[in-house]
Amino acid sequence: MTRLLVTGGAGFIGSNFVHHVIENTDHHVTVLDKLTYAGNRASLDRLPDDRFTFVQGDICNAELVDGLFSTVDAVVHYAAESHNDNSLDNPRPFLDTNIVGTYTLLEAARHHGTRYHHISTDEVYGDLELDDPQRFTEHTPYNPSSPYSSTKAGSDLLVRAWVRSFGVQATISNCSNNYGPYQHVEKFIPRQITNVIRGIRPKLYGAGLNVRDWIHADDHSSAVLTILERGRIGETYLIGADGEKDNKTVVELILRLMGQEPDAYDHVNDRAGHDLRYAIDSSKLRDELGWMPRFQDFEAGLAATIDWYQANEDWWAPAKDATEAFYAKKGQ
Ligand code: NAD
Ligand code: TDX
Repeated sequence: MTRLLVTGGAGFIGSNFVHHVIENTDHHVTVLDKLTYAGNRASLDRLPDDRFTFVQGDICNAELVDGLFSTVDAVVHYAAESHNDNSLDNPRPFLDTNIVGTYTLLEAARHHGTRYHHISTDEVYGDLELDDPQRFTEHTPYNPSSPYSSTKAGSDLLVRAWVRSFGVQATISNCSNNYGPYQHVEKFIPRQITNVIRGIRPKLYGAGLNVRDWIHADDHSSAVLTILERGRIGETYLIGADGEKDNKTVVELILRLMGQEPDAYDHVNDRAGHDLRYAIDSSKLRDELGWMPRFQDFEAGLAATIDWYQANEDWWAPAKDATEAFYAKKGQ
């Protein structure tokens, strides 16, 4: 049995990963999570006591981190400040958690010789034109646009330096936009679903022509496990499921699946510096490690996600009003 430390395991993708690991392996999981506004302990309810431990704490706390590294075989690092709109409002926590937090974990990995997998985003590559035939690959130069994506890019570069300079046993993955259960209502898809449930019209930034490359969070989890088990040390793998859709199409699909008129949404102020298009070429991961996504039907995955938000209002309702008040101040 492998003992895993999962940082940020009470967040959206981290909690999906913890459920995936408990269901598909015999590993033991320790979650280290600060429970910021984005973390939710309830996302980890009903996990077996003999397979799962929860520790509330900050990844910037070197003493705490060092102690935890001495008890595990491998670390998967999800914890981050993750929302672009928040990073435009107040960048500071992004520097602390994404840069200093990653540095703190890398130092512990160096001292303990711990296998370390770093979770990152396709946003480090900047954006593409709508008609660009190229997609992002592991060779695309870094060109981040926002405070969020620049701190993620900085954290990736720290990992590369710690591999080369100190021999840290690390891999990196950069994934496209995730959807699925347990995603905070600040993010695009859950915001629109919960708006419709509440009788609020969905809000589309600008013209809604921006393209995101959607992948189900469970497919992200299976890719990360694959890289953890078979990835080559020092390598970066891009994770994506060929799911490019523009935002307008996604909002119209949510409305149709929820029995509303497809044009029952509002155009609101655009995001500053809004990236136009992300698109991932995940050939390296597929060809080298044999990974394949399981959720190939976006409409079916989205319908299941809508069902989850309809059935789990207790989980998301406490954050909804404050989130909408934040957006209202910005005309979004
Ligand atoms: P999230 O905001 O839902 O969750 C982040 C979690 O980290 C929360 O539980 C929070 O409490 C915890 N956290 C924040 N600061 C912490 C700190 N200092 N110490 C300990 N815990 C802390 O984020 P998410 O969407 O699940 O993203 C997880 C990771 O995946 C991030 O690294 C993000 O960059 C990456 N990623 C996200 C997406 C996406 O579509 N959401 C896509 C690609 C990569
Ligand atoms: O209300 C909205 N209306 C809208 O049109 C919101 C919240 C968003 N949008 C647009 C902005 C983006 O083009 O939808 C798209 C998706 O927005 P977000 O959910 O905020 O995601 P994005 O900015 O693309 O970043 C996400 O994917 C990459 C995650 O939040 C990041 O953590 C990850 O790195």
